[in-house]
Amino acid sequence: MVKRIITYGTFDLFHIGHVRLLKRLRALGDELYVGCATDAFNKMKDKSSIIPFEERVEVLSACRYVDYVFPEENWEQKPSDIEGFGAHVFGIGDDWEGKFDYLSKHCEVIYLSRTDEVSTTQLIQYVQCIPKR
Ligand code: C2G
Repeated sequence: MVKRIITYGTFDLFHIGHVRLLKRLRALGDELYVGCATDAFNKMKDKSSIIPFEERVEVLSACRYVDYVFPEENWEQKPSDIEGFGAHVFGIGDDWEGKFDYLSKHCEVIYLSRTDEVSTTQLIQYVQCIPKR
């Protein structure tokens, strides 16, 4: 039986924190499916991304730990995604601890520790401080 893992995120300015999370999730099973937040959904999350959706999908698809990427368009789609894809485990960083426990009706729910000292916001702030040439 193929053990399928599922997760969701924006994955803007792809960085080591994203890689380490995807690597650990993939190690829990045989396949990792990733819901990538669309630009429209990010607006709903009050979270704009620098890199457009299509490019964030291309970057995720190039990651060795990712088997399939699909659009995350709203908060409500997770249960039908889990059923539709036949996912056995939903995993996400522990900055979401407890927020997705309701999915335990559909699959195992796990929260993995985030990678400290790195975030998209910090990367943006760092780049903004670099003096223009
Ligand atoms: N992450 C991490 N370490 C970091 C930064 C992010 O482990 N230093 C993890 C987050 O916990 C998340 C994933 O990487 O599991 C993607 O992070 P974001 O792109 O910030 O995703 P987010 O905005 O949290 O969207 O429906 C769920 C949402 O789409 C999650």
